Amino acid sequence: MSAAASPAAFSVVVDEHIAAAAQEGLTSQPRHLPAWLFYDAAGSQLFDQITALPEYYLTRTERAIFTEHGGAIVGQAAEGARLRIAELGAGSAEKTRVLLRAAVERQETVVYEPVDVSASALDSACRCIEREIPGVTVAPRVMDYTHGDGRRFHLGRAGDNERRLMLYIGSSIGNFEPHEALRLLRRVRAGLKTGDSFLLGVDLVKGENVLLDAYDDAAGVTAAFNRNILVRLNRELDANFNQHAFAHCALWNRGRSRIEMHLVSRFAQQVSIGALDLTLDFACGETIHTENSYKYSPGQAEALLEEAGFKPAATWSDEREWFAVCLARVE
Ligand code: AVJ
Repeated sequence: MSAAASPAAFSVVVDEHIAAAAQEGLTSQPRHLPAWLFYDAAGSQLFDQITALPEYYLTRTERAIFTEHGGAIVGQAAEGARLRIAELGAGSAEKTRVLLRAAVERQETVVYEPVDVSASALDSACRCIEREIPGVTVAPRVMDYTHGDGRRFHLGRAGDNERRLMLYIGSSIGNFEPHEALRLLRRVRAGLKTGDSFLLGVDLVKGENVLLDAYDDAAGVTAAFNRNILVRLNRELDANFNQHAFAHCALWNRGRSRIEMHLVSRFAQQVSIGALDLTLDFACGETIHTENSYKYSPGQAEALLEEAGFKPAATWSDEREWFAVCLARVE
């Protein structure tokens, strides 16, 4: 069949962003796919399940830090002024609630500005917050903060007597290479003004087995999350991956201080991607690298924040020092 004939049998309009990422990543050696591809509706649901797994300590550890220190975090950010709270990514709204409650306790009302590329994610994550926490007004902002083209965030003017606290929590920064993380933080810095502050949540280096279990849970939810990327390519790019022909693999790359997730071809196989008019030959054991999750050493996040032009102000952690939340100020 010719390439021109296949779109007729293919009902969905191809997303060029996804097509380009799959084309580039799957024809490279080693093969790779970007981690943002995980988050279609099914993937977002699987990720929510991950955050409740006994092995996945990140979410509950960060939430416990917020529960214990929310008042101090909000207080230090405000320094006597009124705060509005912005957040990069709308997915972590559950933990954000803890900070919003602390802000409402302090100043009775607060404006919450979640920033996300997806309007629907913003809608579903944020609409009920206004009902759940009286005093909160949600002002969603649809913006792409991950793609560097030099544009600034346009969050709109805060009131004269107001300061902004920007949140980037949940170890989301962990998906970025160190140089990309720095670029992202610089872009965030450029969108804030003197007196504003930034709260960064990072996962810390710890025992290898704890890390591996968090990314390869007994119930297999993370494996399903990893394989869902193939299911998505089947649907969106008319591919014919057999998701069960790929094994989930999580490994600790000590030298680069990151957990890596891969999909490993269980045997030699051929996969076609209709929308790309592409046939791929996988050798037995050949991998697709789907995610990096960087783990920080104590002090490393503060150093990165400083390099990005912030002034680190305070860091909160849990007893085991498994997770850290760093507050930095714009001077
Ligand atoms: C959403 C990037 C913080 O790296 O821990 C969870 C994604 N991947 N399990 C992480 C993820 C596998 C998660 N982040």
